[in-house]
Amino acid sequence: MTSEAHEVNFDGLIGPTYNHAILVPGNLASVANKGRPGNPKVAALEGLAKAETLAKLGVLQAVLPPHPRPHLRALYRLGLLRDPGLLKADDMPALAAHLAKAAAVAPGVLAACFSPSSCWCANAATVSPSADTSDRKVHFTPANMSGVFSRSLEGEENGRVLRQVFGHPRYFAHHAPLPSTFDLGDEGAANLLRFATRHSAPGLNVFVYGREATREGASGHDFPPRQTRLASEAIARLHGLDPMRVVFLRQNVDAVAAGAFHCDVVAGSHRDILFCHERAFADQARALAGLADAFAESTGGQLEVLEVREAEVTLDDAIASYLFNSQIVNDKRGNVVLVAPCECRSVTGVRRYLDRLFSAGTGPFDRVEFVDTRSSMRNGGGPACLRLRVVLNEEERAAVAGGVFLTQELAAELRRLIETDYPEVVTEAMFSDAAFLRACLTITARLYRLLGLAPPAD
Ligand code: SUG
Repeated sequence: MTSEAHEVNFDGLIGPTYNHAILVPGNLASVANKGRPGNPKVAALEGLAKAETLAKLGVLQAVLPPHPRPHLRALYRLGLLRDPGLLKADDMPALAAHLAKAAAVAPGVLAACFSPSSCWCANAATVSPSADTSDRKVHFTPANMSGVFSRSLEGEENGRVLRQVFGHPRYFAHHAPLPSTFDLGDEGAANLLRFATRHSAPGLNVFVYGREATREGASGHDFPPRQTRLASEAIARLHGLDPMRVVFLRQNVDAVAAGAFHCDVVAGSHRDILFCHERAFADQARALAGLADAFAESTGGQLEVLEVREAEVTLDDAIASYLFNSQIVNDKRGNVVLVAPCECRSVTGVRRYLDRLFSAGTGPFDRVEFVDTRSSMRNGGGPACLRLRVVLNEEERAAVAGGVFLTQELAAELRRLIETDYPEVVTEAMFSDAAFLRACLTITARLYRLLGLAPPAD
């Protein structure tokens, strides 16, 4: 008999290079803020405060380190660092001089290698709880994020960190990222909705994809959807999911075109709750009826769907506020809390919708709590983007390695480090500044140590 399982939220700590030097097509916030100076200190404190809010609510909370940036190995592989000795990063003036040359010939590549995007770890991997898998282990597949160069640099390190944290072979199984090709674009858990009557019970896994494999489905739009059905199918097979408990749903192309580059911008799940916009999925009425049936058949439960109409909240307002990127959690008393980004208060249509929802007292949420993730939002990452959900029973939780659980002591140490050492301004011009490089690499190495993890060897 296995013990009761709970959802553990692993938040990606925001790193010391937090910046806005690159834009990601289809991610409206990143496009709008391109070129603005970043403030890593404020961004990281906001992210940490958000994780602490969740911990105080009673959610099991852990953190993952920011990947070291600049990604020197990628710069080397792309011919922008010619001397392999520079990978050791022990001669900062020499490294800075090389990066100044890289800035002159390939500024976009250099900026991508400084991207702080590992903090949005809802994209880090697809995770299947042991209740869902054929070998009863928790399975992990790091996402290849092949659609966006800066993000494609994360897969290898995500795999390495996850293998360290979830290293016990009796409980955890790891797969390599899928081959990084256009046809197998995989963006991880941000495109997965899991429904279950209890976390310990086998769930219904709903993989949401934007295109089958090829450019089909992207025609008429400036940017192709990132997640492919081909990739989702491969992950369902690799994780040994029961085909009777798997559904593949297509995103509504209009939502992708409007800026919902991941499913979690227009839909969220928690246990037996689906919270989504009316225009989240293709052929939505049929898709939702099918989901309710599949959930009833596979779990015996009844899906509670809160579908927000366009007349209540427009798709544009949903994307501007990231309403559906709220985290839905149970607090210590068992109340269902909607942990929403504070933009939901400033986008008038959304504020009015939430006022109506909570004054009517209908719907699945007992209350709303607002969190400030404004810096992350400027790059298109809301509260739910900053966390990777891992459902673990007690034995699995006890097997988690490193010091990643967010105790009050760890939170205090992290806050101290961020407040004293993080930069307050980052601009593209600093990417070849020796002091900035030293600070960023030193801070990241300290964060790995603080979390009891081995940093990558160059
Ligand atoms: O992949 N932004 C990220 C935001 C990811 C949000 N995640 C979820 N919705 N789950 C992206 O577009 C901006 C560019 C940068 O920061 O370097 C960026 O990558």
